[in-house]
Amino acid sequence: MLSSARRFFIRRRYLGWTSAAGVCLLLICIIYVLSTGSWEAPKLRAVANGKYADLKKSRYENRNRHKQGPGEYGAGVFLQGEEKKNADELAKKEAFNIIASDGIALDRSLPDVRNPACKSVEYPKDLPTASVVIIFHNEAWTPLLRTAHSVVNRSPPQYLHEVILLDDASYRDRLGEELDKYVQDTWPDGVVKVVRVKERAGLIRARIAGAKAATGDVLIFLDSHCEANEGWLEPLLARIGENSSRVLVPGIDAIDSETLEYSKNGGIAVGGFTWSLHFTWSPFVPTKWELDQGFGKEWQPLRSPTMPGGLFAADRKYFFDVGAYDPGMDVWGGENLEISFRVWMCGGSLEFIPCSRVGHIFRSSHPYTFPGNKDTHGINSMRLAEVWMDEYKRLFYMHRRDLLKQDMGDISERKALRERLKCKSFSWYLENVYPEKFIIDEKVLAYGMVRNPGSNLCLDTMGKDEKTRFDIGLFHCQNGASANEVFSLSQKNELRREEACLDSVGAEGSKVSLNPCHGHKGNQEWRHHKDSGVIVHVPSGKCLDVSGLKSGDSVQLKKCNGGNDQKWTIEHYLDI
Ligand code: UD2
Ligand code: MN
Repeated sequence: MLSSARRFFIRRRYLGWTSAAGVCLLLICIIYVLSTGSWEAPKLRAVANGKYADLKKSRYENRNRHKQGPGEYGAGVFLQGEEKKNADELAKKEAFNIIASDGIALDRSLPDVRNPACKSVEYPKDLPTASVVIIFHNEAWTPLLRTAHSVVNRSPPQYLHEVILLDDASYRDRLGEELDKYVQDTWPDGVVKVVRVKERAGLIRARIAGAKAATGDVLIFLDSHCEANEGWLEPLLARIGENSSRVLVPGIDAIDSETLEYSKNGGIAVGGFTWSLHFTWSPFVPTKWELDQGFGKEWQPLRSPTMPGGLFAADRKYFFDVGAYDPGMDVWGGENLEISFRVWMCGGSLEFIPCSRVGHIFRSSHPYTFPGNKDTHGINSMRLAEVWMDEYKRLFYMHRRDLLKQDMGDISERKALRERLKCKSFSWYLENVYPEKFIIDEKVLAYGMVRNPGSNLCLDTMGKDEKTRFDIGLFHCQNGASANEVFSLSQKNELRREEACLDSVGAEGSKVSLNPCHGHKGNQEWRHHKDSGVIVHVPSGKCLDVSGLKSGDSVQLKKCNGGNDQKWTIEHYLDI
């Protein structure tokens, strides 16, 4: 038996050694943590005591920790040689650089691109909670998981109710059991869930399924190749917390499809649409009322006529009350304009929230199939035109005559929804929400085919992309069968298309180009005299002329001579 004094001595000595070893161990740990940047201890502790509060907190608090590696701080990754060749080959299928993406950490750091004014906004503490719904079909592994990591890491844990990865019947390797396992291992607190639909639903029905599975106060939808940035969540939740009929779109930054570089989208633009029912960006022109209300500065909410579609937040109850989505829409397209028109017409509002920033990889094509090879954008748009656009659907069909033969399915339930919600008319929407929208055949002097009767040649865009500059062509008149030949003579004396105007420097014999309309007359001012038939370019005094030209050539500008080659008729005259 040891005397108590000796026992005491041994214990002291023993304790001395163990604490020294402990200190060493701790130092080694700290050096390890600092050198690798990994911080696993809170996770282990959290799992051990069965609670996850520490895990959530540490994920959020460590979101901006300094790391080194490709793509950190949102930088681009530039491949070379063999690797670049492989990446280019794979990009044909994926429509983005998968090799660059695979080389970047799933929880990479990003530059905080918010306007400085956003950083000092104080949001209420009792915000509603969010269910983030990320739908995907055969998405590549790293963009999908980077989306989930960015959401979990950059959302204050008390507001993030859940992240739902809604698998729209993917069959790509890794997206089955391996994904389930990854999710369980990475987020043992269950904040991320995988929900699967049995059959390919298409993105519209997939979002409905995701929304039905969600239980948080606010739904936030994201595409499966996004990165949520610093402070993205609070501005969305705060504004919906104030008024649940607001549908909100974060500022969408670009993640380059080639290098994965994250860059801020700096412009102040809102959503518009074309009459062929494609989404467009349109410059934000605040009215005095809007400026007085605090709209129209870079960090303040902007009221927008439409949304691009993929990234938005809505109160969960409101989303269903206002009709969720049209479940008759297939695969891709049209749902973004449908929900935009519907929300405005049925008493809600749509806003862009520039203080909330989320990046999205814009891909030039779709890395998935369209079952049945259908033009789903066209048919979905037809459903929306029939239900929501009243007599303005004529302008859609003007561009999409081909669809008149197509079967769009049953729309009676959507019409009943519009009745039930007592929604306003589409002309109310145009007048009140989107007054700057150019209506081809209203409030214009004339519209339709611009024909030279002698040659039966018509002005024609030749199907070229009207976002680019090109010379206006001449083509056999199609007698109303081609949208390429529909022009308007506006009240500002522009000879124009929806967004682009005939423009000329006025040189003798020069061609005439189609440029974005600037609304300031100048080189875009034309006068048409119905009786003499001339179309005069006002600044140069020259006339549109077809002499010596044939179908397929570009129209020219020549000294006015009163000849038949300079006579034109416009199909419909309204007020001339
Ligand atoms: C844009 C929208 C997109 C959607 C679409 C119009 C943005 C940034 N993106 O096209 O969200 O509104 O316009 O319909 O505004 N997906 C499925 N099942 C399918 C097909 C797609 O789950 O059958 C998923 C896909 O994995 C992705 C999302 O739907 O997460 C959107 O598809 P996309 O990224 O190909 O569409 P995008 O960005 O070209
Ligand atoms: Mn997308």
